[in-house]
Amino acid sequence: VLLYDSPVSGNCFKVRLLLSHLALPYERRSVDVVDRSGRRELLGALNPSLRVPTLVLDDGRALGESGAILWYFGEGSRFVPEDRYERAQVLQWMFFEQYEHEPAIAVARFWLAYSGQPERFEARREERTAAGYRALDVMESRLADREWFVGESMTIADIALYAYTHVAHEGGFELEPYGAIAGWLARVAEQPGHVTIDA
Ligand SMILES: N[C@@H](CCC(=O)N[C@@H](CS)C(=O)NCC(=O)O)C(=O)O
Repeated sequence: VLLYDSPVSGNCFKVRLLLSHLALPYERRSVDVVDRSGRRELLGALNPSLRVPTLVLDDGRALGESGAILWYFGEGSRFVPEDRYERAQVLQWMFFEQYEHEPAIAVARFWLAYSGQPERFEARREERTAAGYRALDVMESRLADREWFVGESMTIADIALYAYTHVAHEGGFELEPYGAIAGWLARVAEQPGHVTIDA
């Protein structure tokens, strides 16, 4: 398979992390997430949202959205539960990640650390920062008495949420008060097969 990828993107890292755990080989093609010129020519036929990650299967079929790609590879593996309620809970936390977490934490991080013009976004960053802390509060309370977001082992919900939480400091977030999140971040990174975002 071929992965259109960005080395700094947490959304792409989710896919790379799962593929590493599953020991599945893939080819990586890097896309610049700041300079968007040529994006339509590159991804137009593959992913209508013109974003990465975009996956191309060996038979040419394409798939966009990090969560959909995680589900595609996760199905049938130890990273997606078999129980119907737990499967829905995995989706619960993946949808939470996409609606409450990523638009706040990933966007604040991009503006501050990767846009090349952080001052342009300074005024708007405050609101995203507040929203990001609300998402971290939700995670902290979920993890207060459990090791993983769903069930008794790591699932693709943990992978989805790990991607931008572990680099939230690059977006100006202080994670010191979040003890349960810190323990969980360490647990994810200790799993055999783990890779770092810059690997
Ligand atoms: N909801 C999408 C978001 C994808 C996304 O925002 N990708 C960014 C990189 S993290 C991107 O392609 N940015 C460049 C662009 O929009 O042109 C997902 O989870 O895959």
